[in-house]
Amino acid sequence: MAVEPVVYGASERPPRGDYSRAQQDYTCAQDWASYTPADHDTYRRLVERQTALLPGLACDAFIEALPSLGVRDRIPRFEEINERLKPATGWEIVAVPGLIPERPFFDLLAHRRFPVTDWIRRPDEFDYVVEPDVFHDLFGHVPLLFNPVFADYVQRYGEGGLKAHELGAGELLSRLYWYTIEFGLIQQADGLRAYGAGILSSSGELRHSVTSPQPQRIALDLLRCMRTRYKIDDYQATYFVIDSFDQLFQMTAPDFAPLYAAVRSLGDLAADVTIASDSSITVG
Ligand code: HBI
Ligand code: FE
Repeated sequence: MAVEPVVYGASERPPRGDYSRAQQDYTCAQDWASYTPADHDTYRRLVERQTALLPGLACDAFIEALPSLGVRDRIPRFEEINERLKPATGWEIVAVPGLIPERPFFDLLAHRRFPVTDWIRRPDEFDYVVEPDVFHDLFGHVPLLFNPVFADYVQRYGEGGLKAHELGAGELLSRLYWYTIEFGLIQQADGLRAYGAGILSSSGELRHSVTSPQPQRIALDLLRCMRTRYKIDDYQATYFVIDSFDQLFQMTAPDFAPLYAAVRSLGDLAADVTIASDSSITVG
């Protein structure tokens, strides 16, 4: 039975991926033979441009792990990466046709299977593609899955997501995903750096998130984070900052149910709002 595609946000445009290829768990086989020379060239150019932007902006753990992605001059075969990833942290990447519903997504993460979209943007979408493509997922998300502490955090996030889904709190937990795994910043001894995949795979937002005076940056607090709505199609107005992946992992140990109740009683916050209890982090 074909699975229903998921379209991010309330947009009417059809999803890019071919969901008829997906199995019940939304995974499919990476259709590597279908990539054209232009697809491989797009990937090569994206990796080349983004790698040059990393020094001083991407966190050390990401820069150290990036070579584990392997080939840079063409789209890798996912099994090539899994040969290294599985022994490193027990994770494996699995191909999906694109965004998938939150429950199967959480279930994959809980089982150390990271969903990687297997299509790549067109050359005319070089600077921005609305849905995450194979470059965003491979370059943005996969390197840090080689980091043992971060890898444990992502699996615990998936387990928490399954519980949240049962409690109808998936949207609240997706804010934690958004403000850590996608757009998180980390305070290193030598300054602020990016660890979120949405930032690390963006040519513009990488420098902006770490250096611009425009957005606010506040120390990660789970309740504050889960109250905060996010923007899908613009630079973030707020970035949450951690001190270490250990801190992030420890923070998410307790049960989140009391947090969901507190979020509901205190209410949501717009992405650009500041409240008195915010512990703001300055750049530079
Ligand atoms: N599906 N393939 C894919 N990749 C994601 O990052 C993703 C998803 N579905 C839902 C989702 N992310 C977020 O809403 C999670 O926070 C649940
Ligand atoms: Fe992502």
